[in-house]
Amino acid sequence: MTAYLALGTNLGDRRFNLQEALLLIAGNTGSFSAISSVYETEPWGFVSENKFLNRVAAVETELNPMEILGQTQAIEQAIGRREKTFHVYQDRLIDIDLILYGQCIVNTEKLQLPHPLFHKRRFVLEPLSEIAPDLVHPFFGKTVAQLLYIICKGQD
Ligand code: PH2
Ligand code: MG
Ligand code: MG
Repeated sequence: MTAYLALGTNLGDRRFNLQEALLLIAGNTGSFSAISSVYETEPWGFVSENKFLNRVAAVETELNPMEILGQTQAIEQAIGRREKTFHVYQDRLIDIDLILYGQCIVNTEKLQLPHPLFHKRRFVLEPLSEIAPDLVHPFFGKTVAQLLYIICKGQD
């Protein structure tokens, strides 16, 4: 199955954090079929002086979604992410979000697929449209390229 992971970091050596995360993802979840370039982005949804680096990767994996989540959480911890806050965003060394797992739909407390906010986030849609512009959102039936166009139109 192809899983799409969105990576973000706005603390410490951001390039190193991304590199480290990708190495650990490759070692523990599967092999990459595509990785986007690195995008520098303004914090979305909260105020911070620290800009993000964001990147999206496609992983060919044998793991199921919950197993991937277990791995990505362990990798976040290994890179030094300590506590998470709910309902408010904060600066972080690394965040790895499972965005899509094929067209799979999951709705549990721990995991929602597709990621419930990714269609609103330019910092995910822009890198994702670089590697998978024709990927279809399981709920909205729109491609990533169309979703990006829609939010960009809304911004100006
Ligand atoms: N992640 C968030 C909240 N806001 N903004 C940017 N630019 N990049 C992110 O990765 C990001 C964010 C929650 O995970
Ligand atoms: Mg996130
Ligand atoms: Mg997260």
